[in-house]
This record gives sequence, C-alpha cells and structure tokens, in this order.
Amino acid sequence: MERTFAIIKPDAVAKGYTGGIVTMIEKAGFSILAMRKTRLSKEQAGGFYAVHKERPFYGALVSFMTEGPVVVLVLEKENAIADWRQLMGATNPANAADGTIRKLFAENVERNCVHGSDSPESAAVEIPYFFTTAELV
Ligand code: FUP
Repeated sequence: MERTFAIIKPDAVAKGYTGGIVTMIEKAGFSILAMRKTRLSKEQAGGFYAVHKERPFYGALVSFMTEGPVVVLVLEKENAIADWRQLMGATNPANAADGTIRKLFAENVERNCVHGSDSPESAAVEIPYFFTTAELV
C-alpha cells in the first residue's frame, strides 16, 4: 500500500467541484485516510511550494492557493502516487487526457484544480505538513 497527498485547489472548491472530485477518487479505488477543508496562509502556501520559489509563476501560485478554501486529503491504495497523478491529468489541462480531473474541470495551467505528490519523497514531506499520524485513519 502507498500513500499520497492531494489538494482540491481554490478554483475547484469555489466552483462546487469538491463532491465530484471526491466521487472520482473513491470510484478509482483510493481510501481517503484524512480529509479537511482549510484556508492556507501565505506562509503555508509559500512553504508548501518552496521548491518553485525561483520560478516566474511562484508569486501568482501562492496568491492563487490562498484566494479561498482548499480541501487537503491523504489517499491510500497500491501505486497511489502514480495513480492519483494519472487521475489528475497533465499539469496543463490543455494537455490532459479525456476523463481526467484537469480535463473535466480545470481552466488553465495556473488554476488546475488539484495537486498530487510527485514522488514518495514528496509525499513523505507533504503529508505531515498538514496531518498528524493520528489523523490518518
Ligand atoms: P504538478 O505536479 O502537475 O502540480 O505540476 P508542477 O509541480 O510542475 O507545478 C506545480 C504548480 O505550479 C501547478 F499545479 C501550477 C503551477 N504552475 C504554473 O502556475 N505555471 C506553470 O507554468 C507551471 C506550473
């Protein structure tokens, strides 16, 4: 079994896509170990995306991620990291495959509805950024 960290981003929450996305997650066979609606501070969002600090889109990304509430989740299944990224679709929804969350719901590469850990190392950092071990049930 593998765990990954997911975010339903402010664009998707604001448009009422949370339920549809959670349904897709469950239909794809993930167990939801934890799920919470929250609002990220600039410090939280900036720290979470610190790996992108030197990229030109960093400021806009932090501003977008703090514009409204998000839903943070921990998902578990075999091959969870790759399978969640496949269900999300390509970072740029213009390149996302049919049936993926970003193809169905995302506006553009900046407002792209969902996040997923890109490796076991990322998941191991991202999960404890938002959840204690006791919350993962
Ligand atoms: P992903 O892992 O698919 O979320 O993609 P990245 O880690 O490459 O990018 C993280 C976030 O940065 C994206 F979700 C949105 C933002 N981004 C931009 O705003 N512009 C870009 O050109 C690339 C990424």
